[in-house]
Amino acid sequence: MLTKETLKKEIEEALYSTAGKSFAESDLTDKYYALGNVVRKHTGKIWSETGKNQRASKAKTVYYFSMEYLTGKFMEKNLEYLGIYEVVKDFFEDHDICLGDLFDIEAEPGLGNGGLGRLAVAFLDSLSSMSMPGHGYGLRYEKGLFKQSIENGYQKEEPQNWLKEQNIWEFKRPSEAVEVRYGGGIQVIPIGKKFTFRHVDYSIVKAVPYDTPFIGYKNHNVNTLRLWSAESTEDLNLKEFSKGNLCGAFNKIDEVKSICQVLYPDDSYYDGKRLRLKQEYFLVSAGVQDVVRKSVNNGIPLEELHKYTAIHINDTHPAMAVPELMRILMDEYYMEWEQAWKITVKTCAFTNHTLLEEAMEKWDISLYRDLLPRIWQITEEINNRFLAELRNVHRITSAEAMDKLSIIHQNTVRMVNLSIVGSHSINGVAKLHSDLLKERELRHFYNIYPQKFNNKTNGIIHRHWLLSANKNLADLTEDLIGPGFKTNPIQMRELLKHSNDKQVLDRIMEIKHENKKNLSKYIYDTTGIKTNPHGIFDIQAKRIHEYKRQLMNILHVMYLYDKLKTNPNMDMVPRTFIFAGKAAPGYYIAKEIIKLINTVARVVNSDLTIKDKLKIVFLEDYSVSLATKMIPAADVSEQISTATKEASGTSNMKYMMNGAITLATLDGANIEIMKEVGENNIVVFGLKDYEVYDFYQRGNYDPQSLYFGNPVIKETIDKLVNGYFRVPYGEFQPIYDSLVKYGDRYFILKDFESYMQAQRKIGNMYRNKYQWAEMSLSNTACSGAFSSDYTIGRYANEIWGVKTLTPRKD
Ligand code: CBF
Repeated sequence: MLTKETLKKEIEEALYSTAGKSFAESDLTDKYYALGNVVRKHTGKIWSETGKNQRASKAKTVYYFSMEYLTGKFMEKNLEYLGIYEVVKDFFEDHDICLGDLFDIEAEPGLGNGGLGRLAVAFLDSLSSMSMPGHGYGLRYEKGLFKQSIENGYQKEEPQNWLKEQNIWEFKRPSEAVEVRYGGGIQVIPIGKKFTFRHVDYSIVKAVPYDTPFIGYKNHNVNTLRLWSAESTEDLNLKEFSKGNLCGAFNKIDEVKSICQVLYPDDSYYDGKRLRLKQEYFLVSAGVQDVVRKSVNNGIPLEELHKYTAIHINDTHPAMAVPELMRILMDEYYMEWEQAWKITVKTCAFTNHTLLEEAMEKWDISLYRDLLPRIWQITEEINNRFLAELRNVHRITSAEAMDKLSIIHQNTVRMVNLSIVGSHSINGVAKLHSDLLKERELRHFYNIYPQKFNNKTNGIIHRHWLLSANKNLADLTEDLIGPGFKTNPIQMRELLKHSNDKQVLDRIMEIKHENKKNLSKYIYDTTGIKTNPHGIFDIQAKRIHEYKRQLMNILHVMYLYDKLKTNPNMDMVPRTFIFAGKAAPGYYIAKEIIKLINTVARVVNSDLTIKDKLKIVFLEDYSVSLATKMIPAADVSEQISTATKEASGTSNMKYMMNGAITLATLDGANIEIMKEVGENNIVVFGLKDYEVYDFYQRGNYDPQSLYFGNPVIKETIDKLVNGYFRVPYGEFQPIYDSLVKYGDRYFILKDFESYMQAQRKIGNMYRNKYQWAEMSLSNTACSGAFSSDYTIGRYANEIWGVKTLTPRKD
């Protein structure tokens, strides 16, 4: 039990050892590191005990392979989860130090692009909090997702240097480094009637693990996120150095270091770069070698690996786990193909996160073969045997079906196909998405392997998004229904009993108002824009992408502005439209959309004639920390992707939990949100999935007829190009063209009318305070179902066969 007195002693000791200073001499940064050391110490013992317990029990363990982990900062969370937040807060308050100032010192690791990486972290959080043996493997990118700033309305990118200062949470483990091999060739060595393969002339990169403890929520359990870093096995090239060729002397080292230099800043577009393939294999090879080594060291027979171990392939990026496990079992442990294959398929499981065609990974064969010759050989053999199975077992004769199913196709290796063939489970991330996989995108696979397909709707960390991000709402919930919801969030439904209690509804509105005031202050401090917390805060914060339709949102704002200009006395609830999100640096239209939002914002926010009824804000450098400030302050959550395009979405769940009303298309998990909360507590609009498919199939969508036939649409769209916003000629022509000339791929014009109606409905509903508060309460109450604890429960039960392990204190 940590008391203020013992904490004082521990912090003082830590200060002497980390900063060589007394408490009085130390500054805030020194204190942050000292506190971090105290947390490390308290975590370390539980961590070691968890490891011993997991090894001793030989309980089945899942290893989650992901190229991205969007962790957010750790200090606040670690204090909460260890159950020492209050005592630490009291201690620092006694010294007039606000904990928030200490938390601000921590650099946020941006090791992910968005939903996929945040989901991976939610899963690690739930695994640990549910005392399940489950660990993450990823890469320790030196530079995370770029830092975004807005200059003159344009996005500017700078490297995100999160490791510039010491990272207090990681533990380097050089003794557990492994070798990853690239290039070279393969020799076939006959042994009697059989033969084996020897990889020769390869170059070696050392993969060094850095472990971050993932603390469970007050349950004496700590799992591990292991991030690999690339190091050269050679020192500098002395020959070149002594010849005076200083650059040449460092070449090899620099080439190796480049592997973990930077996270690829796009999760929705595959661009076939050699470095990316190197990164993916680096993760897979280091991780799978580690899994096998740990298993062997723990006395697990490799013939039964799948009974003790699950490998999860998070999207296709780590798909080479399949041939890599085959390689290790066959080449290093001399297993026969058939046996190795059975074990591999039973061990591996795969999640698909997108239907976007442009995101599908297809590696050029020559690149794949040159960089990874043995992995290529194994992949080719997997494909040959799979094609034979299609002919002989599944009796497939159609060339079209064979074409769709083949892993190797038109000089490329299709990573989705490899993942499906090599895994025993394939899941989508929301019901609609999983259904579309089965019925459309992967139906050829579903036809032959129906038993492999299943759905696992995504989830979020309620401990973060409610208990920590919105403490007042969590406290109110506890006052009303007791603390049980903290560990069993489905109990939040009991809040519904208070739907008609005006006192409760008043409190809900007060809490939201407080949160909006806090966000208003942040907006003012960072942008100088004054916003009105009495009006509606309508938020769309996520990656900028055409399918997410930030463009439709800002076009509607342009329309509202026009109405206000014509009638400044128009009776409307004041509205603030808040945007945040990064565009991939190479995604031209997405960057133009950012420029458009900022351009409209500049004009509208400085127009005194509209009497502050409309404000537009773009907050730069969206991150987990910024989301934590924004989401509790939202009245309206914009989840307006073109139906079929957003696999699930997870921010939709976070806003719901914080009592925002979702303005939604029937896409991804929005549909399940609607089912949970009821149709009266969400506002839906737009084309349905089958209508979108129908248009694509028939090719009969004609945006021009909407443009020319609907004066509101035409007048709004024309403002992009008619000089209204005083930008250089042609600035927004590409946006205009994407809608009017190039077919409006994301049906913005088609959905515009119903989106405007939905927005009108929102405005009217907000006027009735108690109706709105009741809707808000219902959203919070019904959001517990989306806790990642339940999602992980389903993965554990239905895919991995992993169970809760009672934590043991030695
Ligand atoms: O499943 C998690 C998320 O993954 C994505 O972000 C992705 O990167 N493919 C999807 O776009 C989201 O819909 C999904 O929620």
